[in-house]
This record gives sequence, C-alpha cells and structure tokens, in this order.
Amino acid sequence: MIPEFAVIGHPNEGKSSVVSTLTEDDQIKVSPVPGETTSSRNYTITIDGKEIIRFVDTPGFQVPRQTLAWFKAFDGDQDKITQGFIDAFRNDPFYADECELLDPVASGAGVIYVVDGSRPVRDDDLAEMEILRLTGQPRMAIINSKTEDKDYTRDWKLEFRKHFNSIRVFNSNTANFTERIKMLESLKAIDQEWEHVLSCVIQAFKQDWQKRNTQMSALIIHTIEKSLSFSISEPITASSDQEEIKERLNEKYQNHIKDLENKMFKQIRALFKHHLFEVHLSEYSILKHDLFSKQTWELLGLTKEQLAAAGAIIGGTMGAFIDTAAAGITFGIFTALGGVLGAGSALFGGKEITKKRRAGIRFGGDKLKLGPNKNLQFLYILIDRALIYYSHMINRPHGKRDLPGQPGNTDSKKKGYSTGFTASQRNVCANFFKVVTGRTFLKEKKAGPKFEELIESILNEISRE
Ligand SMILES: Nc1nc2c(ncn2[C@@H]2O[C@H](COP(=O)(O)OP(=O)(O)OP(=O)(O)O)[C@@H](O)[C@H]2O)c(=O)[nH]1
Ligand SMILES: [Mg+2]
Repeated sequence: MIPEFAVIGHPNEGKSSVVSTLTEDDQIKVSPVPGETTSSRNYTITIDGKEIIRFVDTPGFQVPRQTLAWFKAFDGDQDKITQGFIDAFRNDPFYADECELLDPVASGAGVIYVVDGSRPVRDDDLAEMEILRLTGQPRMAIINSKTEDKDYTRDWKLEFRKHFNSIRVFNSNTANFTERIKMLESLKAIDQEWEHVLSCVIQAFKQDWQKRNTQMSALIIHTIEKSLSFSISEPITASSDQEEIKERLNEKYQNHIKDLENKMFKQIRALFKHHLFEVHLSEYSILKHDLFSKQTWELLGLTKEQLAAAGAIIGGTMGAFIDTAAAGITFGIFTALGGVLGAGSALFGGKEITKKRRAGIRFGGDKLKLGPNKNLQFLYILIDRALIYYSHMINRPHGKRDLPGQPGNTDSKKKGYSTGFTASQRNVCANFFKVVTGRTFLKEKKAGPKFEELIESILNEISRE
C-alpha cells in the first residue's frame, strides 16, 4: 500500500492546483470557476516504474453544515462514520459532492485540507474542519494564498491548531522542488505510522531529482559539444561568388546551432514534465533574443572588447574563411576575429590567406569553411542559455495557469550564471573548450568529466535556490 492523501476543501480554493503542483502534472483542470472538479480522481506519482505516493483531487464541499449535522448526530461505531455517511447518502443528489470527496477518506486516505489564506475564516470552513476531524483520519492543513492583497494566515493558523496534526503555508503557484519536499516533510508529522513510508517517499523524490540533474547535465554537455565542434564547408572555384557562399554558410551554420539548442530546450521541458506554459520573457532575458543576436551578448555583460571579439557571430557579420585544403590550414569561424580587430590578424593566420590570395594562388580542393567556433565566449553563452532555460522549467509550478492576456511573471532579470564563475570554474570551461574544438594536443582526459561535474553542481545549486 502506498500512502494516499485526499486534497479537500471549499470550491475554488486551489485544490486541483495544489495536486497539479505536487504531482508535476499540468494536465489537471484548474479553473477560476468554482465547481470545476466534480468527481474525485487519483493522481499517482510513479518513479522508475514504481508507484510512490497518491494524491486524490476532490470536488469542494457544497453543504458542509448539513453534513456536519449528520456527523454530529451519528451514534454508531466512530471508525465507520465516514463510510456510514456515504452509505446513507450515496444516491442523494443533495450530498453528491460530499459523498464524492469523502469517498477516499472512507477508504483510509489522509487529508490535506486546502484554504485560501487571503480571505477570512467563515462558518462554513469551521464546519468543514469539524467534519474532517470527526472522520478521525490523519490530516494536514495548507494555506494556499491566492493573492497577496490580504493575509489572514494568522487567523487560519489559530483555527487549524484545533483541528489538524500539521499546518503549512504552501503556495501552488510559486512552490518549487524545495518547497514540495518541505511540504512532504510536514506531511510526515501527520501520523507517526506514516513517518517511515513518507521518509522513503522523500528519499525517492530527491533521488529522482538528482537523476534528472545528471541527465540534464549530460544533455547540456552533449549539445554544447555538438555546437562548438560543428563546422560547415563548401567547395569553391575561381568563378565562385564567395560572398554568396559565405552568406549561405552563415545561415546554415546559425540554423544548425539554433536547432541543436531548440532540441535541447524541448528535452529539458519534457524532463521536467511541462506541456502547457510558454515562457514569458522579460526584455532583460538572454533567452528573449536570438542566440546570435548582439543583445544576447550584451545582456551577458560582455565588455566592449569581448563584444568586439564576439563580433564574428553577431548578425550577418560572421565571416567565412578560406580553408585551403592543399595547404592543410583550416580557419575556424572565429578567425573572423581578425576581421573585427583588423583584417589579417597574424594571430589567426589571416595574413597567410591574404598573401596567397593576393598572389592569386588557388589550390584545387579549396573550400569555404565555417566553424568550429573558436570563441570561448560562445561556450559561456551556450552554458548560460541552457541554465536559464533550465531554471525557468524547474521554477515553474505545474499548478500555475496563466489567464489569457495575463502572462505570469516567470522570468527573472538574471543575466547569466557564467559571469559569477570562479577562476577555477572558468579554467574547467576553458580546458573543455580547448579539447572540444581540437585546440590542444594535450591528452586532457579529465576535461570532459570535470566540465560535467561543474555543470551538474551548478544545476544542483539552481535547484536549491
Ligand atoms: N494567484 C493564485 N491563484 C491560484 C492559486 N491557487 C489556485 N489559484 C487559482 O484559483 C482558481 C481555482 O483553482 P482550482 O485549483 O481550480 O481550485 P479548486 O479548489 O480545485 O476548485 P474546484 O475544483 O472548483 O473546487 C484558479 O483560477 C487558479 O488558477 C494560487 O496559489 N495563486
Ligand atoms: Mg478542482
């Protein structure tokens, strides 16, 4: 038997939204119209094919006072009180919702009572709490405040202390992984008999999250590796229109990298079980802009010099360079650096090309080649965009629904994570970069694993924020 909890409360208080967030299921119907949920439905969390815990979404109380009157008048075996109520009113439409919501409780489910802490406590609520107390099942109350305008949390807590074994403020529209875990920790206090099994549930949740972060870092690294090492070329002859080829290569190059990134974003989204929401991005977000736009680079806080160096992949200014097959020299995309800092920078061998071209030498098998990317800043941009997207996905609760025309504020103004990297973290990145772009002859076997370790530790850090 896995632990089972019925999420119960007044209509429209956010019960379905709480279940949705707790189970990471954004397909559950949440609506501003009271009475959306009309029958009880089980939502089981399965990890690695094993059922771990179950939450039951239920309809709201409709006639709590009449129901309480029956509970109070009941003089049978107290253990059977809830089942007794259902047996008495199973076919009575007046009590249809009460029968439905109490059904899982009669079967032994624990109770999670949900209230909106931004409204005052009313008599109906007191009746509901009393019914739940009379069921005799272990119960917890959560305060899910729908607005911040008013706060009756104190009043609710005072009442809750009389009726519940555990109390917690839990906001289904803001709760992240850490808060979900805290919520489960509080649930442990609901009944000593469930303490052990709930500890196992928490353990499973944490392991699953860790596993996702490991998968995540592997995915990010795979994508970055492919992006950095990607190159594209086209043969040229004396009669080729080099400008046209450059433009074409440029576009192909950018599209390929963008595709890789989009594929990664989709996989991140799937790993964190999001189907519904669109990320609404602020002007300040690095994700708002195209991977190859100048703003992307500026937002990351690059200095003027870094920007100039990065200029190679900004807009259409990225140059393609002649890859002289016969001479055995390949010039990567960021040999364009020379183009920005002054044509023919010796640093990248631009001079040699210029000389040859001036001399009119053409080798059979000449190609125009773009990539692999030789700019270390590009690595930081890819890292930052992946991490920012990840952060959006993990911080978006599944129970949140954006009303049309009212995009939720899911975006932070965070510029990027890499600007805060320490010198040794930068070193790890630089070594990885060198290996991936083939710029080192050293056998840097550890560069990959160290980079992976770095990314995973950052993911874990972001999860704890
Ligand atoms: N801002 C905000 N809105 C919330 C929160 N929780 C729920 N809502 C909104 O409140 C409304 C009701 O949420 P539901 O989860 O459908 O409520 P319910 O208790 O299941 O309602 P019924 O099924 O009708 O009994 C929806 O419009 C939600 O988007 C919250 O924490 N913050
Ligand atoms: Mg509902």
